[in-house]
Amino acid sequence: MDRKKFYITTPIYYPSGNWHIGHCYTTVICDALARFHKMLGEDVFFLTGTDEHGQKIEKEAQKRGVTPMQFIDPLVSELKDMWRLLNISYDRFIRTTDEQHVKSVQKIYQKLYESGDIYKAEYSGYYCTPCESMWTEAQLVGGKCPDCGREVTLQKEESYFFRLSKYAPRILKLYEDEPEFLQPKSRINEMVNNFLKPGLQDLCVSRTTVKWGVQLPFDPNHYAYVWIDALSNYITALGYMSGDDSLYRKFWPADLHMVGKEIVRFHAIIWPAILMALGEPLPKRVYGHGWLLIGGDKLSKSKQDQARGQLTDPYELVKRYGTDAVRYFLLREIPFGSDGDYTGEKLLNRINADLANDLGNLVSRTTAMICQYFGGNLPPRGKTEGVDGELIALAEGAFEKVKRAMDGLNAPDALAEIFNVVSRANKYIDETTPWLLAKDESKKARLGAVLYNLAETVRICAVLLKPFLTESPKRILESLGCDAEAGFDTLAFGGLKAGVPIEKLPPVFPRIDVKKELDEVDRIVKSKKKTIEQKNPKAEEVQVSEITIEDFAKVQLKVGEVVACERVENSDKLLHETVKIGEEVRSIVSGIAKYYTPEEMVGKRVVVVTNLKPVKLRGVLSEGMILCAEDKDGNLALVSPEKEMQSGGSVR
Ligand code: ME8
Repeated sequence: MDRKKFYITTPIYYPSGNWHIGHCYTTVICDALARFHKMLGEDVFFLTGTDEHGQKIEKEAQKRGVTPMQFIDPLVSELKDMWRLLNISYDRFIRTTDEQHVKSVQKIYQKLYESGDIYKAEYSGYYCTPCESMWTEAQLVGGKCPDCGREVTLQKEESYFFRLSKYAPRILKLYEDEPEFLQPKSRINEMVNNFLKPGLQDLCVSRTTVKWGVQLPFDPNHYAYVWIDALSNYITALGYMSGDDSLYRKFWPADLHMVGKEIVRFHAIIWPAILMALGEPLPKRVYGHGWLLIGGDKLSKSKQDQARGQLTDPYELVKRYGTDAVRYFLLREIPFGSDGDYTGEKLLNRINADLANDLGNLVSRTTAMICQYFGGNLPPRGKTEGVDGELIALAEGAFEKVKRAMDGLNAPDALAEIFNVVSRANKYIDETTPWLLAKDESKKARLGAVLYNLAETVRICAVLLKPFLTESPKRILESLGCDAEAGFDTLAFGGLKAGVPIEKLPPVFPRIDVKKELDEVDRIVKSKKKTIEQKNPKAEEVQVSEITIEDFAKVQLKVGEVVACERVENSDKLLHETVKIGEEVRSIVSGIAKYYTPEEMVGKRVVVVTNLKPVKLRGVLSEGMILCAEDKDGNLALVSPEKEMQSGGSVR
């Protein structure tokens, strides 16, 4: 018989770098779901990847004087490293720059063009570059992007349109007929009230100004709108419209598109409409999850630097607390479907309360007692009596409850069920007092039965935890002499064989001193900020010592010309300049926004320290330093060659 299939997708990520713990949320949830379904014996396909086209990338690459691919490649590697660190078990990582994806997107456009669902007309609208979204004037909030509140630009051009309006009635009907399609329920109301009821307009799906994208096969001056390109990944990754579409035939329709709530609109309106137009089946479920907030705001790339003393860097968090602790926090802390606050304190409290205290103690007490009282060999199961029945029933019944929660995609509830068993087992230790039983030789059999029940409960919890935590359950299972790969088919109570050697496990999750750790984190965050802002010490504080001519020669100074300049987002001090130095173009960030406007900077000849180690300031790459003079009040003035001087000339 064919195995049940489960096709699950994350959104494909913008290769923006500067990843934060909020980015990990969608993918960690999907990973737990994918692992859970794999353990159910289903044929799982778990897709993730990167969304690499569009104006944003084109501009960023231009600013740095590199090609879009040169800009993107290292960021994609970084993202893959992050997923490796978090043990994300994806089956395919698609990049929208993959040749096969590009070809399939072209075929999708061609098909929609031929069927009349794509047509040519003049487009005029407001474009938000960071969101890659188009808005009508009526949709703007205070003249700004309604999603992110940033500036939008009026764009007019001849474009191709997709007949989105035509599909509005079918989408409304879809929500009515298949209430499971979009979850949680509140998102249906948002879509209906904010988009469908006011009336859907046809969607502009091509650009001539942005060249970093998929070229339209029927009009090479036009490039695909990034959201159509991006959404198509869910089918192109399976080989849709390629030479080999066997995966598509096997796995489509998707069982679940898990997405953040801000992109539900694209997945629950535009995507089904495209699929309807292509005559393909619709995904079974789209889930719009909530956000990790910091100080009440969505944790985002721009908010991250001002994250009020919080560590948000996933690499640093995993380094300090381990993969399982970070995964556990993400999966447990945020009520599913809602937003949840992220603070370092919450993370540490979760680790201490659930992982170190509840789970860690249960495991170390159980294995230590088996080692102490039975020489490290598991005693036989013995008779069930007294409180045993309650513990055994809870352990045996846990799988069904966890499954029910996971059917509702609710990892926090599933984990709560498992930790309910863990707590009950800790209580069982207090009730049965094995250390008192151990004092009375006539109670040895009872002591054995108690420890067997505990070991068995620990084993069952470890197996149930495997989709969520990827390292500690395996260690726990191995300490009980079990196969670390044990699946849900081993969940019946009584699976452990008497006599198996049990290893005393050191604390799986060491307790963290919250106050000390928060102080340490505070220190790290502050020192990171300091490096980032590169605060210049006041002139009188600088210790000046003599240097030799050789020392001075180590500093490479060159004449550059500022060819573009803009403010750095969320900073009143920093300007981001694009500086041409001879043939080379560099991205440089300088703390001079109080003294020069971006417009004043463009065209200026400046002196640049060119062999300074590159750093990122507020997430923007700075590959050098523009020299300024500073007076005693801290006023700055650019240092420029006194006569006209070609850029690239050296300064000695
Ligand atoms: O939206 N809390 O990519 P992306 C929870 N390329 N989730 C968060 C979050 C936070 N603070 N910040 C980000 C895109 N995310 C498009 C998708 S799909 C065809 C194209 C989540 O890199 C966000 O909600 O901006 C989304 O699910 C994921 O990170 C990737 O976001």
